[in-house]
Amino acid sequence: MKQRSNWSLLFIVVVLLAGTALGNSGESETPAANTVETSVAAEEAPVKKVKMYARNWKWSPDEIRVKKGTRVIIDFISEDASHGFQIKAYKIKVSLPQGKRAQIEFVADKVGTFRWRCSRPCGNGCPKLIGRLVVME
Ligand SMILES: [Cu+2]
Repeated sequence: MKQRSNWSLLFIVVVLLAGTALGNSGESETPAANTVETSVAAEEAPVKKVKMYARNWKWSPDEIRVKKGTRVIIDFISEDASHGFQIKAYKIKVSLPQGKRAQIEFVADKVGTFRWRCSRPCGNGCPKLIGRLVVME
């Protein structure tokens, strides 16, 4: 009985190896393994989703606080005028046409406090359109 189950196990192993050999055309194994690792790492990274409004010369919210390494996704809704959103230290600049939605996504990999501002001359209140990203260790 024991002998027989060993043989069936061997048979299964051989079939699996044959399947692997047939399924792989050369070097596809290594990239596939890398892909799995990457997606696991991405799943573990915390994600912060923010819905951000620009109206009455104010961002809402006007502060985002995250831990270093967080993937930040910001959905913008620019209601009263066309604006822009810029965080120089993160090389982020996006234009926000009035009434349209825009989205940015980045990894907060630099620790510190970074000011963002409106990057489009939109009127008298433009200098007031500021906020800050706080990235903590
Ligand atoms: Cu502006």
